[in-house]
Amino acid sequence: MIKILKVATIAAGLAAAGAIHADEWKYVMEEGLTDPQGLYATKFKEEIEKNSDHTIKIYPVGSLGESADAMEQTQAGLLQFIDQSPGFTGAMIPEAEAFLVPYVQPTDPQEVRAYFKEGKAVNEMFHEIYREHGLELLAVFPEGEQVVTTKEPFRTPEELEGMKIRTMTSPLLLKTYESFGASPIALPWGELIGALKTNMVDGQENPTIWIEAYGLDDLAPILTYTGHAQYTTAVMANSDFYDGLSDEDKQLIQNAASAAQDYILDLVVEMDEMGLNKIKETNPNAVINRLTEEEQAVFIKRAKAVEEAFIEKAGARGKAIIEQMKKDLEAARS
Ligand code: 6CS
Repeated sequence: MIKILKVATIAAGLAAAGAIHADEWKYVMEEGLTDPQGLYATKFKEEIEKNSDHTIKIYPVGSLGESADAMEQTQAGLLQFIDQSPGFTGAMIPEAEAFLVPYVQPTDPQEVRAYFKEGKAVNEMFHEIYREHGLELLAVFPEGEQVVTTKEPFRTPEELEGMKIRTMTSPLLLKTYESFGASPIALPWGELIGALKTNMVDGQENPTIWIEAYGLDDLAPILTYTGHAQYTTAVMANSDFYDGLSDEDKQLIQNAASAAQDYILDLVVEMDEMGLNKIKETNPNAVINRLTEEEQAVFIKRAKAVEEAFIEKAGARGKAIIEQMKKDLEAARS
């Protein structure tokens, strides 16, 4: 009897200290540990583990299947956290495709920081929408300017004609490249390198840090800056898991997400430049083209149809988001 009481007293003591509630939370992402999503996840993990007894296990790209598989597992509650980009989430959440509408985001690094850190659209308009899909949205951050890499150069929609451009699987990306004059093909990440090697596709879009890390510039060495978008990604928790947490743990997660977002917003600006410099240094075949304002104007005109298609699908909420994004873009510029 005395022994049982002793065990109960120790257990109560541990519970009071919080040790007995130490959980391991699973976090899946679409990238490796040294890529932007990995750096964010590592900082998030450090913050959680520094400020609680909980631990985070990170599952990098490929370890739990493609992006769509990881999302299924998160929504089913098998995983607690996921980093998934709107380029994939948009296939499930039409409003998330707002991040893919061309020419509503800045390209200048300081403007990018302000747009993502202070912008009302990014920070206030998506929470409720993701909630409807069982996801607690924790952070949205950029990974650098989208750069189109192709095997042949282009500066006009006419020159893009016939080029098969791989996009992520959100349907609005297909609409974008159709409007730009190309022949888009949506593929998951795991199929892109093979598709470039076998000429199933002639090009793709991604930020320079990713292009360099995965050798995409070796397979399609003409890099064209069209100025149309940032690569954007989002970190979420399963909402049932989140709702079941104590207020203290919810605050712990929000604080960790916010600290990791500040950290990554500073880093990605440098990484975007670093990616480009590495490509210039290591790939003698790489050609870097930035469209002039005049050349961009042709693509901006064509992007109107993409914006209309987005609003048609995402409705009044989508329209409000795009209007706010344009205001945030103006504010970031000033
Ligand atoms: O193009 C893609 O599919 C990948 N691009 C980046 C920058 N991150 C992960 C994603 O799967």
